[in-house]
Amino acid sequence: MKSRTDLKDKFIGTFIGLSLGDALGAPYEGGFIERFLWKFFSKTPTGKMRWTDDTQMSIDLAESILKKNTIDQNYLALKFASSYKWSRGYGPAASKVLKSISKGVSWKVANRQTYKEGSLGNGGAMRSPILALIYSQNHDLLAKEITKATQITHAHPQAIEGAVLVGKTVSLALNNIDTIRIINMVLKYSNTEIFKKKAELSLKWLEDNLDISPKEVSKNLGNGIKAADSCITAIYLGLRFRSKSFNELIKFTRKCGGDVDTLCSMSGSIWGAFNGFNNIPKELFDDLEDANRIKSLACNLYKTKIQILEKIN
Ligand code: R7I
Ligand code: MG
Ligand code: MG
Repeated sequence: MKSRTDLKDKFIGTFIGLSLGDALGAPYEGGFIERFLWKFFSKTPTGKMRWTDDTQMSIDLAESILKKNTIDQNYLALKFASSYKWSRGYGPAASKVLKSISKGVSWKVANRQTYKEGSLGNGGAMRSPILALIYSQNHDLLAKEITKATQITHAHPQAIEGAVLVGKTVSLALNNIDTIRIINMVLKYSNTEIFKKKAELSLKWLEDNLDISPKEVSKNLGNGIKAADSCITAIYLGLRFRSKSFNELIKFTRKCGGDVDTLCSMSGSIWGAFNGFNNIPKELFDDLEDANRIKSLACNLYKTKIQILEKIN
């Protein structure tokens, strides 16, 4: 692997890692029916690998930050809603929220229409790496902004907890923090028992450098659509494969089954934050839908970040 990775390269790596993970994982998501259906949507008209809601909502979030310089929840809610297309494979509750917002319902009402406490799906976590790019210098602010961006569609505390943990991991990866220190911090930041237990197990596996099989990973950490069944899994995978190749990460994660696009997307962004764009295979980038648009968004986020850092210093 190429060794030198500067911050700009890590920004691109995080966003491209997220989108590529999504597109490479999507054909392996769910059961027979989901996989069969995806065959009809898996390519763009020009033959590129198509991504799903995970990337669409991350693009929406990035464009919204670049436009507003902050998280403007009302603006972001409308942006999410206007990008909605059922063929991107949004979760059922998320689809309802976005359709309601399009009809003029406030996001504060729409996000509790299906579940009283709000959705506990991983739809907030899958876009939180974008916020890590902008707010990695301040962990409290990062958690606050992730909460704001998540609750528009996912008000449940578990969805927010998962999103904060994924975002914090990306932020620590951008700063090249040691693996064991990262997983210890994830454990420290976990609030609920379900996240804590999974973080504890990941710590043990990583400390002992164990060669856990995909089946065992899914059984113990989860591979489902709920934040509590996928966020720690993706964090563990991103950390375990940080010194291996991007292809090895994707190959292993595909075998974990379940919500594969989101597991590959979240772990892919963590991997990209560690290793940068330079270490992502060029042929995969060339084969990705809107690859240059995503790269250019990452470059613009980097410019915004530099301006923020200059203001602080
Ligand atoms: O979280 P969300 O946006 O889904 C994202 C996933 C990702 O894997 C995407 O790639 C896409 O494939 O979908 O979607 P939601 O619809 O908000 O939540 C996903 C599912 O979690 C729901 O359809 C429910 O099955 C479940 N769920 C809940 N079940 C019980 N009680 C979410 N919240 C609850 C709940 O409170
Ligand atoms: Mg998806
Ligand atoms: Mg998914």
